[in-house]
Amino acid sequence: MFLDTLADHCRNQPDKVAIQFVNSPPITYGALQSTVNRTAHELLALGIQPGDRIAVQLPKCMPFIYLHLAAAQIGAIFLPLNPAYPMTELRYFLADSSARILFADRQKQPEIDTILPELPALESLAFIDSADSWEARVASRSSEWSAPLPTDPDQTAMMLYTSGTTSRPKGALISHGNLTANIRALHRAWGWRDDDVLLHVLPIFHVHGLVVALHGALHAGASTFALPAFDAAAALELLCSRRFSVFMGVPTMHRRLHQLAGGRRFDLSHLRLMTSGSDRLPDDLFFGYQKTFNVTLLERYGMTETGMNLSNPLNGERRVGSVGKPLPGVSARVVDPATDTPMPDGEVGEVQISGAHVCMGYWQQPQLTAAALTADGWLRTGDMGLREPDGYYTLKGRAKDLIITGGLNVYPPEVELVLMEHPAVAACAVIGCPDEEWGEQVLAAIIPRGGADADEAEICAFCRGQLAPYKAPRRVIFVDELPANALGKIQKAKLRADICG
Ligand code: MLC
Repeated sequence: MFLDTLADHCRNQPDKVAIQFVNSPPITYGALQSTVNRTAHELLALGIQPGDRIAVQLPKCMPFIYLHLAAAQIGAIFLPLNPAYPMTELRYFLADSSARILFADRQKQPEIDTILPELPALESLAFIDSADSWEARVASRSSEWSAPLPTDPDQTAMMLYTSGTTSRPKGALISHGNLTANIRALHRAWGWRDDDVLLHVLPIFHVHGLVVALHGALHAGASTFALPAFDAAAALELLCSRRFSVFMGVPTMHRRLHQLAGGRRFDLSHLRLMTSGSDRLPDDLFFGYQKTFNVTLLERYGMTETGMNLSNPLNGERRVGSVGKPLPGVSARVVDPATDTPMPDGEVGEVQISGAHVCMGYWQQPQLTAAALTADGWLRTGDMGLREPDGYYTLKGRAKDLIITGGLNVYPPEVELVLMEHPAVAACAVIGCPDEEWGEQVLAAIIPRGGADADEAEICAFCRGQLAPYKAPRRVIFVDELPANALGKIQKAKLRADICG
């Protein structure tokens, strides 16, 4: 399991730097293990049992990482939450998961107090000021751990919420076996090494930043240098410093780095691996990176429910516009989504995935879990694509109604539900308009309610009160009607063509 490998590194190279946050002292593997062990004892003292959900809504910081690893160590389920979620969303996640405890930023305490009466399952709250305060809190606990680490590959390690086209967000259950399968596959494919140094700029409440990047480095016994948030200028300076060998980003980050270069050339070819994922890498950025940075970005494809599925090769052709081939241990196929029948190479269908990395389903949602899988156990990704005769896959859009903005998924129905609560909205449709920096921007087309005062800024602010900022529409346009088919279903493709061009 992934914890065993980490324990080996902590034992064998205790003095090596595991993680360092900018402007903070380095944390060695030995110190990491000690504080994780202390944190695990603290969780047990708080009454946390195997299988309990531990919700964590913290900025990117060491206590988040300690809690994640300690939760896995005691067999509890780690539930990371975006710090940008407003209280309405936080309340939903805590209630749906029946989380037993929430770790949150001290600054959020007054707001969180207001939702507590609606959360009977939440027994404890812990507010954290800083990494130092966490270390002080657990200092009296033992730094040793003698109990066995979880051995059941089906034991749930994490629950990651992902929105749905027809439902409220649902918690994907990621097991210890899923994490282990993922990280082993990536190590083989990307040649992770213990002398790698990762520049980590991603959020850590998602698969990309937590599993692909952080677990990747920890599993290799490598060192991670972390920025608490992405900052293009700081990242470019660090990348030029020749201290790093690995960097991972979403296309919006790569776009900002490329724009920052402003036509100047920087040779970053000393980095042995620079990856792009979470959204399609535009062709011009792929070529722009080659010209500006002397780097061929490695594009890969994954999702919350699976971690990583497909990847361009470390050695060999990194094909522009393609997400590469299945990772070791991953099976992929392209099917007719109506019948689940495999399609010939070159024809577009739904990409389906199977392997030990595919999550075990959705928390307390047996129907949604069943619907996500075919009769013979393949995961329906909802992404359309084709397989070329030489085995490379290319994605060609989405079967589901989904917007990806800055590497984050936004499900229009979730935004439409909020919009419909606004008194000035009679009907609405939310779409993604193409955008150079963000990939797509969220736009709402609204039919105003007769007589009501409709105001773009006010409607955007209304949504921000109830949704994380990245989900809220950036633009609102008012229309007299929305294009619908004979059954009354809004034709989003036509709307997109009419509005976004
Ligand atoms: C921030 N904003 C966004 C946004 N991120 N709006 C739309 N989409 C986003 N993704 C808002 C802010 O709230 C702010 O609004 C405004 O945009 C500008 O903020 P910023 O400071 O310029 O943005 P920044 O904080 O720098 O964030 C941009 C970003 C961030 C690209 C660094 O979005 C990010 O870290 N994205 C990575 C997401 C990720 O890790 N995805 C992986 C998912 S896992 P205002 O109006 O308040 O100013 C997955 C599986 C897989 O998908 O395969 O990897």
